[in-house]
Amino acid sequence: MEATPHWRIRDELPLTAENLRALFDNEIPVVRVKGFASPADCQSFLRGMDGANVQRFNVPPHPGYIGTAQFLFRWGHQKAEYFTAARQAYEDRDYVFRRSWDPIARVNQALAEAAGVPVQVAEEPGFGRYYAGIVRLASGGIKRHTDFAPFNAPDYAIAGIDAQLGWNLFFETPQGGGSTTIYNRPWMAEVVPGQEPPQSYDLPDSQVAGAETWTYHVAAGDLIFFNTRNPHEVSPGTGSGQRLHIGAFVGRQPDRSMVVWS
Ligand SMILES: O=C(O)CCC(=O)C(=O)O
Ligand SMILES: [Fe+2]
Repeated sequence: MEATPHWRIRDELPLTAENLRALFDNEIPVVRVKGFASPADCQSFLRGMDGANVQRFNVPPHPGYIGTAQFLFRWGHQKAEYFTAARQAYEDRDYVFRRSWDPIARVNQALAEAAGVPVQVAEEPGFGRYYAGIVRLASGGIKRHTDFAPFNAPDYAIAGIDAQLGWNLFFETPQGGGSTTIYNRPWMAEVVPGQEPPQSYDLPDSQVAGAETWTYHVAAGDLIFFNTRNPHEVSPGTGSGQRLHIGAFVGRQPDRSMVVWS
């Protein structure tokens, strides 16, 4: 990979097989499906969340979430702990899905139709399925970080992917702010077996200095994909309205099929 790559097209493109490939290969910054969820779908999901088990991340600014994130178990946990937590997380998630609808199924189907390859929730041999579909309330923003399983989760099956996207589907957005900036500087790190995975959260300015950037602005109902190996950050929301969305990662396997987790 070049030291300072540049996107071939600086734009947000629709969901097609070619645009997904270009996003996996970091040739474009964003794929966006406008109005993937209707206003009624967004309302239904928000109502479905009444009474749901919302937790808080233990890093500032402490975004709220429903479900779990594999990232929380990247170090200092037995694998079995994550897959046990995943079962509880599915109960919390399905409480909302049962009362509304299933965005994971709808997005997986859209991905499979667009790309013409199988799309499945990731599985760990001997442990079971990963958790997919984290709901986040991140009105305070999210600090600069990268998400790339080969470096974040080297001991897990998802480390076998060769490129990673993240998608987020927005149900409610703040009046202002809450925009996501992506730095075109694919994360490079050395993974040393048995050693803590390299720092991937709260990355310093020096790591992105001189990189090309793209900022996407969020709108309720929009489904937005980007390459999460690039450092990215979310600005705090302003004015009324929460920043509320569900998201998952999509890994490309060497055989070009896709696996999904959160
Ligand atoms: O909320 C967003 O726009 C991006 C969140 C994020 O960090 C991710 O999906 O990996
Ligand atoms: Fe991220």
